[in-house]
Amino acid sequence: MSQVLVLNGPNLNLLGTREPDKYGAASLADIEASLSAQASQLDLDIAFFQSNSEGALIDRVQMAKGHGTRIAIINPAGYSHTSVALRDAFLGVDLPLIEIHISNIYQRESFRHHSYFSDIAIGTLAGFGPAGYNLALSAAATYLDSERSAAAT
Ligand code: CA2
Repeated sequence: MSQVLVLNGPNLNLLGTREPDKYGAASLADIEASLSAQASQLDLDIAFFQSNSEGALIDRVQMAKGHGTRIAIINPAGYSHTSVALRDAFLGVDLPLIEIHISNIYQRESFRHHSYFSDIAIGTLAGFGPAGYNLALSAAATYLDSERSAAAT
């Protein structure tokens, strides 16, 4: 069981190979290694999943909740702007999420300004580059702490 699941959508497997001006120089493996180190400092279990397929991401969200995952950090990539089905999966299993975008989607084309995840997310980070994933994990730790405190009262 992993308390935190980090999901990455289509084409993010290409990070570090092209478009460093938009998405930075770090590969997805670099980002995941940095998150693993941060998670162990925070004493959190973490798991990672990237897919170019909408159905595979939906299956992973459904499975996560059943296996005790308590929060997801997701960069839905292009599916941010299109996927009612992936949004429905989070609502369907009631899995809290933090949304992250490497680039500032609000400074880009207007079709990127709407995300199907922002209004159901605890919060959204956009424009901090790959470091946004670390900021999201720190926010997830704060959320899990406050949940734990609420359960204890
Ligand atoms: O800024 C982000 O993180 C995005 O979610 C990235 C998506 C884009 O569709 C969203 O509007 C904003 C695109 C991911 C593509 O990733 C690539 C990485 C390297 C090379 C080519 C694509």
